[in-house]
Amino acid sequence: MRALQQEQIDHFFENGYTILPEWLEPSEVNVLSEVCDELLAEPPDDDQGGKSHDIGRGEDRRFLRHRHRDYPKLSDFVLGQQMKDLASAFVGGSPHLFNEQFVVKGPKTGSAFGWHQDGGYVGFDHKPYLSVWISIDDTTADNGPVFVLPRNLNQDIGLVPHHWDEDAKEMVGYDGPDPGIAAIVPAGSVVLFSSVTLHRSSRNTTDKSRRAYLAQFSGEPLLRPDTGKPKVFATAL
Ligand SMILES: O=C(O)CCC(=O)C(=O)O
Repeated sequence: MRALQQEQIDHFFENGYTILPEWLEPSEVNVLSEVCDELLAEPPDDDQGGKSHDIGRGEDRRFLRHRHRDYPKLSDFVLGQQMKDLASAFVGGSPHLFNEQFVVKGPKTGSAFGWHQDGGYVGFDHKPYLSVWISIDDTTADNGPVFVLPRNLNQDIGLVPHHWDEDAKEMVGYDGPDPGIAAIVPAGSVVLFSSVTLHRSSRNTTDKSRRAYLAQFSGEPLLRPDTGKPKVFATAL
């Protein structure tokens, strides 16, 4: 039922992304939904006391990060066979969990997020990795969907220069014309994109939160060159 098709893999490498509609079982969506709501009950902590990029915007745009180890059911999901099979198809080597976070846009004022490559946040040379963006809620044109800028990964896996936008509190890697493709997907869908795929998301103007879970997998441990320690996680699947 969840067998990945070769055309979905080819689409990823030829376009920088691929969409797997309603890929998760309802029970898996429930796990993400429950953990996300428990974390939302905690006070916003935009930069985790200085440990992470300060890209949160209070209730408007919350990044609920690095908590899978506190929730065995979330660990089972993000480190389980399902994610291993998925990641193996897109990253060479042996898949490792690099990073994971919930991304929640609050109702009405939910902030946009500017064009960037996820690799633009890493800060040192690294091989491209895989971002697995999962919708916990149905995404619509109005609640802050993700947009991707197609790129042929067979031809171009370079990072573009990014600059820090102090007002928006984010790295920005592109401000040209916007032919981005919106991922309007039902809950439980997966949008896979590369760490070199430019993407953004729009504002949530609806009266409900838009919740997503983003897990990232590299083909080898992603270690800081200065310390040799994991940039975030380096957990083999
Ligand atoms: O969920 C979103 O709105 C986009 C999140 C995103 O682009 C990211 O965390 O890199």
